Amino acid sequence: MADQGVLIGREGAWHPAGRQRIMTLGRHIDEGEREHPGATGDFSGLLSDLAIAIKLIWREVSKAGLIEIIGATDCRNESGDEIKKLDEFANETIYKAMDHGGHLCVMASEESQGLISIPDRYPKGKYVLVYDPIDGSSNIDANVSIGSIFGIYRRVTASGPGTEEDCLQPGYRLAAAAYVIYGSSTIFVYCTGGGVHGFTLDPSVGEFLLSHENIGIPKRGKTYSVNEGNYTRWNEHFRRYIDYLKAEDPSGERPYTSRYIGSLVADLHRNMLHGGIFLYPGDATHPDGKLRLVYECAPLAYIVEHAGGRASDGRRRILDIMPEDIHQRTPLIIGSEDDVTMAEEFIQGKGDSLG
Ligand code: P6P
Repeated sequence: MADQGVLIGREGAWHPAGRQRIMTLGRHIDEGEREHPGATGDFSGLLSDLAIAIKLIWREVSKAGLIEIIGATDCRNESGDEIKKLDEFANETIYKAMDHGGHLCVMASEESQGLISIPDRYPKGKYVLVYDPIDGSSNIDANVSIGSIFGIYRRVTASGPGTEEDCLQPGYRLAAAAYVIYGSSTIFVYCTGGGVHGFTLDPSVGEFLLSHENIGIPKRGKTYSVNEGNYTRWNEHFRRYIDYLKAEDPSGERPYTSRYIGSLVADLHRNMLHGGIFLYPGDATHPDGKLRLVYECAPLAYIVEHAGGRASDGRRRILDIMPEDIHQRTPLIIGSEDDVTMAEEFIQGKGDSLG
């Protein structure tokens, strides 16, 4: 009888297939629910509905080059960004997959100016979904990896349709967060308060299979991700930090290298696996930076912190920031704990002894 971990092939024992048990996202969600005795299945149902929406978005992303879905609509979103057709498709797909399950009381999206209400004909649930349906959409026609970002809160209002109060919660109140990277493969990474787990879509069976169990971000990395085209707009402290990263150390080695994809989820995912830091600071023209707190930075900060990393605006922990507007921006410094800590020291003017 073959050892459980080894398959016997014609030439003898095969190497165990990565020793990764075959676990679908659906089964992982169900097992997570069983760890919470009081669970009603509501949360699991929400995550399962979300997984369906993501597969439908993947299907369009994977053939975006073949059908008339690349290109732009003639609209702009709340951020003023041009809405690409795929943004619109993804936004609608998530809405249609999530609005009738009875799990949500309200939604908020980068692609929708105001709150997204649950239609009167559908039951209202106890959760709130905030999301960026397609992040990095300017990369779509260049076939560069793009992503989706999700945050799930418990509602704070008692009942009925959800309100802005339900959406404007600090990130430390998140019940779960997830991101999807549509790249050479499509990976769904999520956390419900315990570990951070990644699932890779197997298109041949249409299932997300566990591929990255308990992701832990290295304490320090060798990569920094920032748009150095903004160098002249940065303040002196931030410039000194980037100059420090680019300098050679006394042994003539350069401890850091630059990697910038220009797609937040793709840059972040690389740093999650290999360590590193992503930075989008405020500058002279955009004091709050470019990225959105509620549906981009807070969910990603939740995931990175649960993977052992750190996320701040340079001074405050991202998860402690109390949102005042759905679409408000925040500077974002996120990644390996030691790298983010060092960046904060420079940003706060304490890095002079280092730089
Ligand atoms: P910049 C994409 O438009 C995005 O929102 C993020 O995905 C990405 O990290 C950032 O903007 C890139 O912005 O100003 O460097 O092009």
